[in-house]
Amino acid sequence: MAIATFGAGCFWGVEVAFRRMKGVKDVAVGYSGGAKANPSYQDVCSGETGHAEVARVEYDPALVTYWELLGTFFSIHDPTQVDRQGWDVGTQYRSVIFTHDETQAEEARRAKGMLDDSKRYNAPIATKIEPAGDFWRAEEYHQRYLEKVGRAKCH
Ligand code: MHO
Repeated sequence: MAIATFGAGCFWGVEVAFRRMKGVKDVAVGYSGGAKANPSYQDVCSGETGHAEVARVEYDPALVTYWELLGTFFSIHDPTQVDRQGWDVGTQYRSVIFTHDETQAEEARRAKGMLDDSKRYNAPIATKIEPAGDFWRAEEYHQRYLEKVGRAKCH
């Protein structure tokens, strides 16, 4: 199994999108990219921890490629928005790929470059690509949240 970590706005919907993919074994939502150890949702909402809401995707590379995960990532949010995603405003909603090895980093940079070159958007792709650090699993009620409350999406 391999791990991929993505921040694309409110993590409830990001989890659902990746769970739908074949080859994805499990998804956990949590916080990454900031300094505070073991942060709470409240902490992260304050915008002061530096953490992003992320989905941590466990996948079987024999069944789904990292490239395909990148395709889903870029299709489920607007990667030109800076430190927000739709109504959700704050650095915790930034577009970010946390890479787990150099191959992932290379592919992420290539995918971002291709999207920029495609001119699909009228603004530059703002997605940040950074080496993965600590992942802090979010509170249990955030895991599979939309399924639990019977909602299709974040808003
Ligand atoms: N605006 C969303 C954000 C939730 S997400 C887990 C809400 O509170 O419904 O950040």
